[in-house]
Amino acid sequence: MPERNGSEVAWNRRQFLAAASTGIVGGTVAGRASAETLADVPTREPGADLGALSARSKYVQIGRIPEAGPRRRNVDPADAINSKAPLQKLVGAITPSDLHYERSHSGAADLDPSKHRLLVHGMVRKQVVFSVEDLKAMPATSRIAFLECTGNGWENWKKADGNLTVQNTHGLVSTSEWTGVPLKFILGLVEKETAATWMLAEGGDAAGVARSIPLTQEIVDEAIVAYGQNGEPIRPAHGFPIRLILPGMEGNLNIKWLRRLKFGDQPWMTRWETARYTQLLANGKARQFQLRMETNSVITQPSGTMQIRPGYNRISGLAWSGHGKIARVDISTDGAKSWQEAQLNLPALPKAQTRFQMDWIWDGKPTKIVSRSIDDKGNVQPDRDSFIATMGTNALFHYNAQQTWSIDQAGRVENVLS
Ligand SMILES: Nc1nc2c(c(=O)[nH]1)N[C@H]1C(S)=C(S)[C@@H](COP(=O)(O)O)O[C@H]1N2
Ligand SMILES: [Mo]
Repeated sequence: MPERNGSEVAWNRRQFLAAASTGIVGGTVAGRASAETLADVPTREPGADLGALSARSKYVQIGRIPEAGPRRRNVDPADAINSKAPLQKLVGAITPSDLHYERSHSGAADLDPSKHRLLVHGMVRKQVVFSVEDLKAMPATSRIAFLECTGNGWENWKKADGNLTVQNTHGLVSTSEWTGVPLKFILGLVEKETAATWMLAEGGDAAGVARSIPLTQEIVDEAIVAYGQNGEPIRPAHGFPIRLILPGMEGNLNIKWLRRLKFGDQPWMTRWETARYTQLLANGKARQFQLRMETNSVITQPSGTMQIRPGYNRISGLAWSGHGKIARVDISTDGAKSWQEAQLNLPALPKAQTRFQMDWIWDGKPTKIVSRSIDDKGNVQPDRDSFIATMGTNALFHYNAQQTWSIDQAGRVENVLS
C-alpha cells in the first residue's frame, strides 16, 4: 500500500464552500462564511485565576459510562465491570487519560509505589525483585498504542439495540502514549533462559488477573513494563504504579498493578485463559489464546442517537489494527453498495488508533453509512454477514465486524446490524 504524507491530504474546500454558500449546511458554517467584521465576533473575556490543575470548560459535557457487561447499562457504579470511553466526543487519535476506557475485575487498586515490588522469577539465571524506583532508573521507551478489551463490540453480537451510542457499542478501546522499560531490557538483566518460551504476568489487585504470554519475537521486541501514560504517572484505574503493555494484543494481557513476571516453557492455564477469555466457536469448541486484536473501525460522527441535517456533513471515525498500521479506510454512504476512500489523519502509527474523515452531501433520503478498514498486512475488516458465517453467535469476544449506522428520513442515526 503506498504511503502518503500529511501535506498531500486533499481537503475538498470547493465542495465545503459550495455547500456553505447555498446555506444547506446550517447556521454555524454558513454564518462563519458570511462573517465580515469584528462586530460579528464575541467580545474579549476576563480570565480566571491560575491553579495547580486545569479543568475542562464548563461548556463541555464529556464522560465515561460505567456498565455491568453486555446490555446492563445504568447500573450502580459499585456493580460496574467496565467504563466506556466517549468515542463520539473525542477528536484526533489520543484518548485523554481520565476518559480512557477502564476494565477492572475487582475495582481499581491504589498501590503505594514506595512499597510496590515486581518479582521476576522462574526460568531465569538471576531472580530479581525490582522496586518502582529501580524500573524508573532504567532506559525508557515511549510508544503510542491502542488498548482494546476483547469484549469490545459484544453489544452487537446477537442483535442491535437502536438506542445505543458508539460509546455503548465500541467504547472499550482507547489510545495512549505509554512510557516504561522495554521488556527486552529486563529479560537481559535477569538472564532469561533460552528454553523459556512463555511468561506469566500477574496483577496485584484483589482479582489477581494472571495471564500466560507466549514470548514471540514480536512480543519480546514490543512489550513495555510501563509507569507513564500520556506524560504522567499511570493513573490507579489503569494500573498505577506499573502495568504491562503489549501493543496490539488482547486488553486482558496488559496486566495492571503488575507484581510478578514468571518464565517457563509452557502456559500456566490460569482461570483467565481457561474459564474466561476463551472464544466459543460455532461448532461448540472453545478457542484458547486468541491473543491479537483484529482490524477494526467505526464511524464516530455521525453515530448512534445523533441527528443530522440534509446537505453537507463530515463523516469522521477511528480505525485500528493489532496487526500493524491502518493503510486505508473505505466509507459507504449507501449501505455497503459502493465505497469511497476516506482521508487518514497522518501519520498512521502501528497498533494505534487512526482518525479518518470524508466529505458527504446527504440528500435527505434514508440510507446507511458503514466504514471498513484495511491494515498494512492486507487484513480487511469483515462485513457482519461473513463475520457471523465464520464465527457464529456463540462467542462474546473479538467482535470486529463493520459497524452500520442507519439514517432515517428525519436524520436520526441508529445502530443496526447491517
Ligand atoms: N491486574 C489486572 N489487570 C488487568 C485487568 C484487571 O482487572 N486486573 N483487566 C484487564 C482487562 S480485561 C483489560 S481490557 C485491560 C483494561 O485496561 P484499562 O482499564 O487501562 O483500559 O486491563 C487488563 N489488565
Ligand atoms: Mo478486557
